[in-house]
Amino acid sequence: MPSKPLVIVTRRLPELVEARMMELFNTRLSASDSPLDKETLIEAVKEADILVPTVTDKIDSEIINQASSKLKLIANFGNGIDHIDIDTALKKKIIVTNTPGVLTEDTADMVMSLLLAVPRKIIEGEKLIRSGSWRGWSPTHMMGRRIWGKRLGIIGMGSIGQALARRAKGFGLNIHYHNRNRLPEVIEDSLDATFWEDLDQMLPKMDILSVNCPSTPETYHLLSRERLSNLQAHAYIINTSRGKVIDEEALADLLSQSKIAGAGLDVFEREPSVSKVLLGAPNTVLLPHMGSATVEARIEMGEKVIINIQTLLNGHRPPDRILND
Ligand code: 8YV
Repeated sequence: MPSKPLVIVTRRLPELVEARMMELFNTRLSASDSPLDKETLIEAVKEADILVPTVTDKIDSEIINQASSKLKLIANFGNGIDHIDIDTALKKKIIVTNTPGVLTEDTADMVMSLLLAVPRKIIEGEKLIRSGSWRGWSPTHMMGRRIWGKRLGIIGMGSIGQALARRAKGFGLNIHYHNRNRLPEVIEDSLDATFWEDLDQMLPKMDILSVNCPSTPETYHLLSRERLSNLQAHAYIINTSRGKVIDEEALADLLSQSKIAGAGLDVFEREPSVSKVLLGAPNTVLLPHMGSATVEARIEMGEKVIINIQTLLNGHRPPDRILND
């Protein structure tokens, strides 16, 4: 590896991060901040020693297989790595890293924002005021649903799921969760969390669901049409993880038929496109994948990317490398 490796960054990062990367490495920044197309990504992996992609770059086997032997590290700017073919990268001895930990609290805040916004009709109320058609207070106007005392089912109890549980407990929600592995008893106790080994048993009992598991082949459409149909009609769904975990078309249908009470979605199956049915669905708050969009998180994500690169250059194994399950 050259002492100043060529680092290709696919999107614009916070200025502070870009400046530091320019000082430390031979960094090629993105000029346009638009997602790179396949050909440009292939050119990048042929040239770079290190690639810094984001969730908007689909780095599949076709791209990785064309990488030159110079490419040693894909240092993803972000936590989720479902857009990168990890198996192929590891087979080619390319290390892949992500940025865990630094976006946990901000993403959990975003879940809480949606969890409050949907049942309490926050966006509807705001739109009404701005439309100029508010006629004043009325006892039966803008009635939402109480969240205190309701059952929250968290699907995926990793660090974000747990950060959400801590917040939700303070809002009087009863915490339930489904996860590949049960949490240690001491954590369960501190969160008053009930573990459901069988997702199908948990779903019909929940008032609010939050998706916090990663997108993997196993979690693809985990919330399938059949499972969504088993929710109570007053249930709300929040998704800040990845769109692919939910069958989006089925969710849109069920929302339109009032078989699910509402949804708060920060992620979608085919970003940036959002299905028309979903756009027209009632009681639905849709956000443009902004769960971790705080200045603090973006800078710390950049710092993690830099640490992962620098550690490799120093001859050590980067701290946030992805190992195969
Ligand atoms: C990031 C995310 O903003 O980290 C993740 O997995 O989904 C987002 O919050 C995005 O991935 C940046 O690449």
